[in-house]
Amino acid sequence: MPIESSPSAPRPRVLSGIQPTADSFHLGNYLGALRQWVALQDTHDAFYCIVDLHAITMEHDPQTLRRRTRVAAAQLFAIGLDPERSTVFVQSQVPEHAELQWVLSCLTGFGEASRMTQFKDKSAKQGTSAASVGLFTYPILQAADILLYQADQVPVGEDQRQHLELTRTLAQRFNHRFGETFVAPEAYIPKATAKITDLQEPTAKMSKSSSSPQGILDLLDEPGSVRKKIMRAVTDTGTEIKADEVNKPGVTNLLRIHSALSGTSVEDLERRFEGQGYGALKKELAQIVLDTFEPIRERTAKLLADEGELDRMLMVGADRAREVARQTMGTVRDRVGFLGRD
Ligand code: ATP
Ligand code: LTN
Repeated sequence: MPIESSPSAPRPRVLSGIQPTADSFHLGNYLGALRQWVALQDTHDAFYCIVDLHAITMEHDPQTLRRRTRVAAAQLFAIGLDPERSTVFVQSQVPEHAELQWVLSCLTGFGEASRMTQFKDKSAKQGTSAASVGLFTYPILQAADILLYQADQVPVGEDQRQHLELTRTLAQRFNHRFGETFVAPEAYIPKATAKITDLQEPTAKMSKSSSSPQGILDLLDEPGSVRKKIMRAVTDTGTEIKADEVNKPGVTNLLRIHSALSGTSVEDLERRFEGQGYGALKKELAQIVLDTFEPIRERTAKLLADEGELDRMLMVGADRAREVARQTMGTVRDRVGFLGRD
């Protein structure tokens, strides 16, 4: 009997999260993480979380956050997450995340947290003394998200590797001090698309918070804008279409995106475009990107047209998530020495 259909072998569990910090997800989010989320729902017990608690670690506007949380949810369903097969929910609707975060923060060294590079980068931008304590403890909340669900694997992009290491360390530390409680999760990082770079600054990661509008391809961008951004992407000196991360980061990024979406290997693309200019590659790439984005954009708009139904789908996810979270938190409370509670 295949393993998947054996009732005695439960599926491994995945959990991942994404912040509702922009009006659209971008191509880096899609290729680095979200596409794997969709694929994993066939083989794993999948939990996917819109992390609104993380989104308030930087200054925010309440109305914008509420809108972006719904836009995020609509996009997740639009890319193919199926509420029957995946538990899709909003972090703040499951209060156990904040509760476990407190316990884990008491197991985290101040020096250990200070070494997190994402905090250093983000706080440097606003001046370290202006950064909130929430931004500092952000990775501990992320660890709580993952450990609450006893996730075996966490599909993310390369930039999250250090946070995953901290999560493993905290799981092991808790288990060592209080008895076996948590699964130590593995990062699941697809090599070819782990870091999609900015179209205008091809050595930097494409990012919601730091890319310029011209450098970022949003899933919900108008087709004309997608075409323009790709045609104007910074390429490199020379004319050859060849992947070379050091000397040709711009062309390499375009080749990687093409390959990830078309399924053609980078080597085959190099061969096929031999003797042609950058324009030919860009033109073809723009069409491939649009073929992926357009159906997502249409489905997102349809889902957003019925907010009541969208909110209801999220509540179903939150109820399911909460059952698991409550159970883990019950064990944690007991292990740590808190009194029982109904
Ligand atoms: P910010 O720049 O504000 O931190 P972001 O654009 O990195 O935002 P996140 O919500 O932090 O987006 O990331 C969501 C997921 O997308 C994470 O798993 C992250 O690793 C992945 N990801 C983000 N940017 C890229 C990228 N350029 N290439 C590959 N994966 C990415
Ligand atoms: N920090 C992550 C978002 C995130 C996350 C998680 C990812 C919050 N909680 C749990 C995986 C698992 C980011 O992508 N910037």
